[in-house]
Amino acid sequence: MQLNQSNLSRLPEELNPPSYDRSRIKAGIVHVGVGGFHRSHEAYYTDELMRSSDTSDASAWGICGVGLREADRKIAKVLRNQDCLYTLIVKDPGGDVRTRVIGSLVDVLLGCDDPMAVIEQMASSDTKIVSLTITEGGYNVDPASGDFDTANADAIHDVQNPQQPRLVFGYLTAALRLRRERGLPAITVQSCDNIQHNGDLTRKMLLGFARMQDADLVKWIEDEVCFPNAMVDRITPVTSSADIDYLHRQLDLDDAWPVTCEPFCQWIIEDNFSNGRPEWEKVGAQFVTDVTPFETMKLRLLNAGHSVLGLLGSLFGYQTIDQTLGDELFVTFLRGFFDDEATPMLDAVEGIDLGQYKSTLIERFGNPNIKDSLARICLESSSKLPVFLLPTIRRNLEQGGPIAHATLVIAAWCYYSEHHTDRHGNPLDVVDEQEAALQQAARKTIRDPLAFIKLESVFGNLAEDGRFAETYEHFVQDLYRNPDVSILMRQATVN
Ligand code: CS2
Repeated sequence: MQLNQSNLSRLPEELNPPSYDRSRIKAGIVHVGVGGFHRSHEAYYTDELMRSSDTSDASAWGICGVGLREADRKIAKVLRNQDCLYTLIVKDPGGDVRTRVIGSLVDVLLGCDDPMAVIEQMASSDTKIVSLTITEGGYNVDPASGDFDTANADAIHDVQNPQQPRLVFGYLTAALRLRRERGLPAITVQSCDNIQHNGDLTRKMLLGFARMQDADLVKWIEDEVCFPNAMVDRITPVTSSADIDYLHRQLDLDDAWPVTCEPFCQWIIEDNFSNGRPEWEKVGAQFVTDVTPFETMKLRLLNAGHSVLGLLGSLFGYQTIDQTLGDELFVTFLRGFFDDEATPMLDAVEGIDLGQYKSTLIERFGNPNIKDSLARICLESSSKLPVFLLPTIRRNLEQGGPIAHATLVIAAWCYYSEHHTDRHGNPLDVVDEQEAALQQAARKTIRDPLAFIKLESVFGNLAEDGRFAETYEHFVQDLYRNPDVSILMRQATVN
């Protein structure tokens, strides 16, 4: 049976279809970036809220999904064919599978087809929140200064073409301008990306763009728009054809793009909204005044842990995160990184036992039913590692702490960036905005062993630290002689 609105009432109970009347839902949220993570997280929480409360309030918080680029055409088409419905497949480590059809997404727009429709939707009086999952790289940060990259070609294009923007900041600025002209209240701009102080960064980048285009609007944005910081968490692998087949064979459902995820789910948000918000706390989200300790913990343990396993595992020849955790050496190495290098650099987190948090992470990573590919983890490492891993190295360098585990990951990344192969020479699919620069720098390693870490757009001035440079040089030279990374992993765990 095709998944769509008219078939909803005929779906079997196991598919857990929405219990609420979707025709009454208005889109109070515009969400940019309708990937798997948004669909397993914010859209899931919102669906849960619509199921649990009287719909008078929750029905104001439907989501209009937005894709800005050509690459989003496929998901937009799939969702339109399915009346914006999709299935969430939640897989337990023990093998239990729960499915539910999510109904909180009510519309989908494609900016590259009709930018004004997106701008109007953001400027609509129904819209209260624009939320974002545009990935770490989507914020257009100039790595040297940490400011908005004013030299970016799309940013320059957007300044000159306010009605046909390419960057999310062009869209937001155009929509906010319309809201001000129309005397409408501002919206909240809510980042759901894995970035330290994601709200603060969004604010800084949006103001950076607005200053280039419309200095007059800057003050209004500063005064009226809220940008809550948040920590988001749910491991969501790339959908596989096996997921689509599973629904088809087991439940007779044709869903062209379901989402698979783990049972664990967390959302910790600063309660700082311009224009109202859903009562997500009723369905498990947590509102706090300061999200800093939670986000630091998550970025430096979960996300960094993923990168550790992702880069070392790729070089070793593994394909998925759960495979790496089937190997004792990887578990010991990850534990060593967590306990010796990452945790001592974290502040205490109220209400969280870090020991317990780490054990849960190891269990979550080991979930054999979540086949989270190392290729997904290593995607865009150049914007991830500066957020996930380098702060731990920097703090350990400042405080005389150990750096061997994290530094070996950087050396493995250099080898991976040059060769695009695992230790046996099998090809690896490397996708990174800075791929060319990374490869070029890595290729100089034989002549200049520090060439890779001298790439300032990623490492800043880290190469100037003698202890880091020395540790790195030793690892990278050994790896270039023999890419069997397990030998060095063993060394790092013993030392
Ligand atoms: C991953 C995250 O992209 C990555 O490298 O670490 O996508 C991770 O799975 C999520 O943040 C989990 O909440």
